[in-house]
Amino acid sequence: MTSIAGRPDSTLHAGLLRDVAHGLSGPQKELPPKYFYDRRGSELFDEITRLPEYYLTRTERALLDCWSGPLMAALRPAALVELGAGSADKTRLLLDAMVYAGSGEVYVPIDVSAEFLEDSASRLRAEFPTLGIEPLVADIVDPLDLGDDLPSPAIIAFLGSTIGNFDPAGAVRLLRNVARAIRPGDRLVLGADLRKDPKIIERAYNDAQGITAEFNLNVLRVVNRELGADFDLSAFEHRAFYDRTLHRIEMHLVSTDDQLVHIPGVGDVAFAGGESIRTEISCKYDQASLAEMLGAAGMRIDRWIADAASTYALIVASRTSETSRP
Ligand code: AVJ
Repeated sequence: MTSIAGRPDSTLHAGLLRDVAHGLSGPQKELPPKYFYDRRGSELFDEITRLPEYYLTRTERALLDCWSGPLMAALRPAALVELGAGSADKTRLLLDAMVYAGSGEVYVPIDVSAEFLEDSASRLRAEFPTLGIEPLVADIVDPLDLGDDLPSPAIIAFLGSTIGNFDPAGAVRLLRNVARAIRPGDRLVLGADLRKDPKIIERAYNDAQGITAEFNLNVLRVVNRELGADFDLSAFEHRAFYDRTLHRIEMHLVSTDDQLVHIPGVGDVAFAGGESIRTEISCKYDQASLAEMLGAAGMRIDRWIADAASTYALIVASRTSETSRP
């Protein structure tokens, strides 16, 4: 079990009511994917990462297994900053390599949940006594403030292809925040899922055991519990498909019938049979699309590290000179 499964339910953002009211008012109803991850949702995601169909996590881990050592030896970072510090086992690979390189001084995990951060920080302090473990409570979509005392150079890691949950404009905004926060010698290490046979991608989001369906439906459980809504989970079905034009998976919850859902503070929300809520997009990239997004954000690709089948990539990027700090 990775520590993401220990993420406490208090992670839930105070903005849920606002996001639900706004998300369910448009022609394409939407809920932000960040609300999947209460305790149960985090456990389900943990299960997803071990499914035979879900190649993303194990491919990224295999790349980190091979490349953490050489990368840390080459970059000799004094600091590792992790955006959305999720999966502890991948963090350990990077921290081990940073310590082995002999340059590591601090690890700064960034997450919205203070409780989750303190939990994993105390474990890491015991495991890495030579590192300062300095968690930072922040939402990764907000401007990044790394302070003035972060030792140089730093690696900012953004793993798990979480970048894929943002549309290109949102991804550029996030990457620009990173570009503004880092210094010339710092590097971004980004994990990104790559474009491939759509059948392989669709299978990863439609697993045979139905875990992804459970994960998808869990967002309704969260809204029911947190807002007192009365979503009937048996009246919604999981649907995930690859959009070949936008190069992204879309996950939806499809209403099986005409129905009215009551959400206190929002009101009655009508669903027609077959109407859906889009709960997640998961964008897939190639080198050109990533170079373009990073370029728009004021960064360039220094190294492209992919597996032999080009399933998944680790991208090392740095600031282009014009990018200034805020
Ligand atoms: C954690 C956002 C990378 O998009 O693949 C897994 C979440 N959704 N199965 C992804 C997810 C459905 C995952 N990310």
